[in-house]
Amino acid sequence: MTLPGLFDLSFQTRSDKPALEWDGRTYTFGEVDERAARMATLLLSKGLAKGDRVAVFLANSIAYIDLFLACTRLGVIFVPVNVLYRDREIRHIVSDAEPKALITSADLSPHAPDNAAVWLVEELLQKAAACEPKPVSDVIDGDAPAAIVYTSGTTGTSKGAVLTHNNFIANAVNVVTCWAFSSDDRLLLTLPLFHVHGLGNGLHAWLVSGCLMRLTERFAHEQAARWMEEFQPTVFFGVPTMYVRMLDWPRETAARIGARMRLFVSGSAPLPAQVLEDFRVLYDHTILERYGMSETLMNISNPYTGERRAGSVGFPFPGVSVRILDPDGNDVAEGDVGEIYMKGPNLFAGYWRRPEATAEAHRDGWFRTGDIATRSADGYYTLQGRRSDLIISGGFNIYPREIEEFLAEQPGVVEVAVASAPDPRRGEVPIAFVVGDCDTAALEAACRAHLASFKIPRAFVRIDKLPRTALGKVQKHLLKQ
Ligand code: MLC
Repeated sequence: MTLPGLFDLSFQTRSDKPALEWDGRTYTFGEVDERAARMATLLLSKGLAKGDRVAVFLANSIAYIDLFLACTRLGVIFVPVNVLYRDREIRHIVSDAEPKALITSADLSPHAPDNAAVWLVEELLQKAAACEPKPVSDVIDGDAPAAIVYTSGTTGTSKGAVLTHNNFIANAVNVVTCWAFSSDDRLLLTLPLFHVHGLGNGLHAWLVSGCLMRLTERFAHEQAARWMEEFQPTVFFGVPTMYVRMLDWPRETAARIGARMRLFVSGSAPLPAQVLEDFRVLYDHTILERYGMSETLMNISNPYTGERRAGSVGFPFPGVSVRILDPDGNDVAEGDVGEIYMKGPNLFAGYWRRPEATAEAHRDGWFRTGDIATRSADGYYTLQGRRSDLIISGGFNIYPREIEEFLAEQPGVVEVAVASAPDPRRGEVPIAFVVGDCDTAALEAACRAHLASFKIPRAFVRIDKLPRTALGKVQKHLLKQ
């Protein structure tokens, strides 16, 4: 089966049921289906075929859904691009994935790099409305790639994780089953669709369960309380930053929202135990924390029924095998720390055109997550840290190396190291330590012009030299102090 076949559960059997609230309008599953079918006709007429890539640099909207569904129906590989990315970040994705087009909107198009063939979404929407709907034809196999999702690699340049239809199907079926979704649910989706959290959990759980979804362009914390009061969701997916924001909402608002909610899920960054506790007091709900990555989709989750343990991510999802290994590849004893390795139907097909990187990320067929964890006697997994110096800010991943390489190219910079600093809202933020005769305001301006906003260091600290080990490795823990 492929994704279109799975989504037909809703398109064929619930075509008259309200499916989507977007921008003040409600669309039935039949209408969503028809829009996708028209878009598929248009993309086909523009020469897109099975195996071609299309990069999509757009904020959340109904057009995003049209495009994603149309691509899955044609076997076209969808390449989502973070809407906060700028020229150099997008240029890399375009040169690596070689998409036939970069689809973007008029307001975002100034950020499109000149190596991309730009198609404006506004024009596509207009033309698609005049196209005949294309019937779904099963032209592809479940092992065919559905998407290439770029993850910020430890090497500084990001790699494309190839996710197949089967990967997303395994994920969606697990999310819907394990978190007890039904067609009566009401999902408020404020997460960006360009990441697997919003796409694989949000969008796919909606289409498989046949529930009603309200989509917003983003999580605007000033408006989100009003959306929750109006829409009365039963399910909400968030990153910890959103739950931290929700702690500021009035007590009565929180109680009303909590009373109507069935499930709050958190992922993409560690949820501090104190936030879980404070949230429970205000909303009378224990947030369900789970673990996932672009390469594995959802992999370990606290249980829907049973204890949702603070600080832990719970048990492996159905079909997912997990091992904790020491550096020599031996299973560690219960309670001991080691690196998490995984196997399962959720595991990606490898990095796009990078066999060496794919091989490096595996050991005897097990995917190496880079995360350090323990398993308790009763089977709960708890993440303890990371092998690499990845920074997670507001649920967005930042690899310091990428910022360091960019800053090292700037005038006057001799040496630079980027480390994380704790932040009460975003979890972590990047800080740059710079050696050299340089203007920190100019460095910040350069970052603002060329990097996604969440990667811009919150402070630029000039120092005489970087602390290094005898072997020359920068001691970031000393910088953090
Ligand atoms: C943030 N900004 C966005 C944005 N999110 N702009 C457009 N679209 C979005 N989705 C920008 C804002 O414009 C602003 O820019 C800055 O980020 C901070 O905004 P804020 O309003 O102060 O937001 P804040 O309260 O800090 O919350 C940020 C956030 C955002 C939580 C809404 O970080 C977010 O959407 N995070 C989700 C990340 C995510 O989905 N990760 C999943 C990865 S997949 P400026 O220029 O004014 O600073 C994965 C696998 C897995 O990890 O298991 O889940």
